[in-house]
Amino acid sequence: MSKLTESPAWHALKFHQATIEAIHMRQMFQNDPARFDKFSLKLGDLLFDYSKNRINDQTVDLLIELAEQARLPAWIERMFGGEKINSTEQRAALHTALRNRAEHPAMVDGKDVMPDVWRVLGLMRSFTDAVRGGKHLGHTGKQITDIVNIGIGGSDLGPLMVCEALKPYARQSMRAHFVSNIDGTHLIETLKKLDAASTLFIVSSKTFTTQETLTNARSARAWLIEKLGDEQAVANHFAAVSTNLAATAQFGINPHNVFEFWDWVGGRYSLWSAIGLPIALYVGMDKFEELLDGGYAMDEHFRSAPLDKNIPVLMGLLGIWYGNFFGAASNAVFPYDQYLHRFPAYLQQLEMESNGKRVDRDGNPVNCDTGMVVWGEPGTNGQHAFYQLIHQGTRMIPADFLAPMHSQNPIGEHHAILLANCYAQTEALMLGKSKEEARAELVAQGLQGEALEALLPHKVFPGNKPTNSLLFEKLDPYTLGMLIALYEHKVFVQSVVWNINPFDQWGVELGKQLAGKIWPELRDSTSATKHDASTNGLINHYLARHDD
Ligand code: G6Q
Repeated sequence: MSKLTESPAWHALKFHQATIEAIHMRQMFQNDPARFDKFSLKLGDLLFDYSKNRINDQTVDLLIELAEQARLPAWIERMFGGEKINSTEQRAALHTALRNRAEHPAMVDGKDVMPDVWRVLGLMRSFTDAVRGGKHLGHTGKQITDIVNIGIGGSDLGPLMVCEALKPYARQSMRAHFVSNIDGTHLIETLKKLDAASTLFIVSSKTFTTQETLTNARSARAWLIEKLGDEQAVANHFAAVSTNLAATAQFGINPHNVFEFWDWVGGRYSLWSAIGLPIALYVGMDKFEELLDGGYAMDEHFRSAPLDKNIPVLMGLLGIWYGNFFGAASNAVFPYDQYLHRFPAYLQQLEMESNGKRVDRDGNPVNCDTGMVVWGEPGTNGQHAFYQLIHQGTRMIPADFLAPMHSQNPIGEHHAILLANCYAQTEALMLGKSKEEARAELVAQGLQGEALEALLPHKVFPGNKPTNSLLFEKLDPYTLGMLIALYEHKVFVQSVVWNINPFDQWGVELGKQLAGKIWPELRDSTSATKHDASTNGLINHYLARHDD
């Protein structure tokens, strides 16, 4: 038995859950007109409304006790202090240094990493300015108009999500493309749209050993040489971002176009590093630095705000409340901003890779659930698809609703209608529709007798479904930086309570090894016998169709 579920704070929360279980949020709002003021926080332009949660004052107190019992404040300082809290890889998790906009040092192994961080930011600025300013041209003298990031996982999802989110800030003449999948279709369909003479490939890989990325990069290189008819063209059309400078050199990338980052930056936390180069090329280095500024503002809040006024802390603890005490298995994220359409996919990796762990930091199996399944789509699309299950299904699915006050594309009444939908959903999820209300509605529609009674249960909505609302002025780089850092820290808070390491990813490493074993068999053998019957059968099915 792990200490967590035996702890006083855990027991108290379990006991308290029975009280809360019996109260409807509708009642909570009726009883306390100041509930919104009490359970909402502002940080700059960001409004965090957590009043539509199944909590009262005592819940918050007990959750804070749980965090204190886990020594959360000390863990926050350990992370910012560059301690090797990624214990299974013996690494610090110092992504916050990448957006440390103050003068104070950030230490790893007794060395201040900030000079390196500033140096690489300077190199990124020079390169970005040269490409965008037409000084760094293609091999035939053409201006670069298309950048193609070749990377996967943490070397893809973050920059891709940010480029999509910041599209209004991009230069009209610059396009950003992302190739991640080893499925040749991804590369081929991307290349179809491109002119090699004005295309810059960025090979992004922390390790520079990832099979998908290197295979895609080799194919892209071959395409470029074929199109431009000169191997020398690679020098102007390929850049790389990696911690493995020996491997980038071996691949033949011009050292002037290589941007370094460090092993104290986790892949899924790396968009703030040179992995953000496609972002900088797309929106310009000033905007990239505004993104860093936003991340830094959230870091300062996380580090200094009291736990009960701390947005990432409260969000993390609310997730634990539902996951561990109400049995919720998933957490939905609904951005009511089309530009955030890849935000849920990005969060999926951030949360599920970080907190998808079954043993604690000491290697003992945890005896409570850890990370939730994260999913979502932009509103209002989801409303016409899967919200039904949240409203009337049997499961509890806590959901985050994100929305800007101002649209980047104001036309007619679109934005007011969008927000009306967003607010109406959180209201309906909280209030529900009682039997009496549903009955009154049906009567008003002229129904009565058996017909009314038959339809009635289907028209009832239990409500009491928890949501967070995160409202901001506009989806600008600074705000986006705040939002990303907010979720990073939320994940960290949860990991501290569960006492798990959120910075390793052995499941990902397993995937990298497994394919490496079967691939030679698909390529070289004529029949598979070494695996289980199913896997042998699947391999043989392929071999029978590729006997050339
Ligand atoms: C992220 C994970 C994983 C990683 C990819 C790509 O935290 O470790 O998603 O980013 O496997 O790895 P490389 O950047 O080394 O190619």
